[in-house]
Amino acid sequence: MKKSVLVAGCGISGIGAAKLLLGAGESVILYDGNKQRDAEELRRKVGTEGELEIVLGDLTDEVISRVSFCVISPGIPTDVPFALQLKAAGIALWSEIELAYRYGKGTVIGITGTNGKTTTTSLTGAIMAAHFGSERTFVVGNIGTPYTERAMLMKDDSVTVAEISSFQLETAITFHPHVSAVLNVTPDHLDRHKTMECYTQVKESISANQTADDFCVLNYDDPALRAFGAVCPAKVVYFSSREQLEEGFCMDGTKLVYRHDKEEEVIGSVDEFHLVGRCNYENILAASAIGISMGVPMETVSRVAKAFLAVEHRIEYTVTKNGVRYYNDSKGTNPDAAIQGIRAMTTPTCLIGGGYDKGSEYDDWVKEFGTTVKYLVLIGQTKEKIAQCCRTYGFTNYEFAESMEEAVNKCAAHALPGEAVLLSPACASWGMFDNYEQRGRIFKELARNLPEA
Ligand code: UMA
Repeated sequence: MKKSVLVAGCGISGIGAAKLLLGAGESVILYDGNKQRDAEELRRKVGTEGELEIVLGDLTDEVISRVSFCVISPGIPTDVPFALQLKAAGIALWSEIELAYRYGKGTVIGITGTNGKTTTTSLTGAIMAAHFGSERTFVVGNIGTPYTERAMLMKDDSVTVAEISSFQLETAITFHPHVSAVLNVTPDHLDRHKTMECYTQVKESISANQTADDFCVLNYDDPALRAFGAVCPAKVVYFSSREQLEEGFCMDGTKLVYRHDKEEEVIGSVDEFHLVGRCNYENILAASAIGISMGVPMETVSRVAKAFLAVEHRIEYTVTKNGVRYYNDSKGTNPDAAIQGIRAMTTPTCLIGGGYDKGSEYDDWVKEFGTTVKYLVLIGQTKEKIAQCCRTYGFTNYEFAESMEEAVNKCAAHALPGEAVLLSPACASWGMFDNYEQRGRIFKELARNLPEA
């Protein structure tokens, strides 16, 4: 009997993977651990063609005996009981990225890192679209459009810009980008990857199948990544916002430059970009390095980078109410990303923080409050842990809120004209929201609906 492909997880990755596999003539068992999922709705999302079986709740031995290989969604840890059972039975686990890569065509760019992935991926996508044409360019992955949703549309001359998370890399096997980038590695998702060493290795594995004909863009300012450059199988292109590089992409005063063969090309000066803050200059340097590695002329790279606006949920200006500016930085899902949000504020700020507990430490984030954060509202599972950390550093002007609405109202009551309200939670959204996008949109809607005095 022909075996089926098990697609584990019925989020957007699972739906994309199931559609691709059914379209390719495979029979699919779509599985989700959540018994409450509506099987009929899932069937509608996948479409009706092909042999689709839906299993919710527990996976029985009988089902497992009919599985050829498993495409696992990124949100499912690879050490949950059913995944261990599959591995013990010799059944391969592929990430959704792996599946898409095997069916996709053309040249692939893979971008990973703890922070800045989405901005760098979007900007790289814009650079590729400007040079190769938007019909040839696909921007996919962790950014929100599953790679599998687009793989079947790709042709030999396509250029795919894929944002890849550490979760997706864990079960990538043959994934081989022509240009890869590791932007930075700071503590995140340690509940899943356990140690920084494991997390860093997973990020670096984006280059595992690359050869000397490929390029790997690495952050020179990150000691682990700088060291990785010596053993990386691809040609290494460094970028740095802190050091002067003889070869590579770096900041020279207020200019972003590319130095090579004793020559210097200017990407632009910081006041020419809409993106602000050091982290964003690093994103521009990385996207430029990817662009040049792909053969795009500097003139195009520079023009597109200067025209590029901020990404939604990333220090996104939302509205001014009663003289108070509201910013949505819901993408600040870990302390390191949220520090960038605080650094971008130039006036006293009422901050909304807290959410799902990923095992992060909040010391560095709280230390960053300085004279910028004057008041903090804490939400979600981590509120007690963060409050305790605040007390350690003598910051006591915080309150708890049970909902985003309560948090926004509390900030609105505390902020004075000329000040700012910033949602930059330093935590994942789970527990209160489906994802950071939903959290950000709810914040923006609440801010926009605040009454004018
Ligand atoms: N599920 C189980 N068992 C489990 C855990 C989850 O069955 O043990 C089921 C859930 O019931 C749910 C489904 O799995 O029905 C959800 O799958 P998922 O969490 O993999 O979510 P997707 O909707 O497929 O979205 C995923 C990424 N989510 C995660 O990595 C958690 C999205 O990144 C990504 O945009 C999308 O694939 C397309 O590639 C989000 C994210 O938060 C934005 N990423 C993290 C980050 O950026 O820090 C890594």
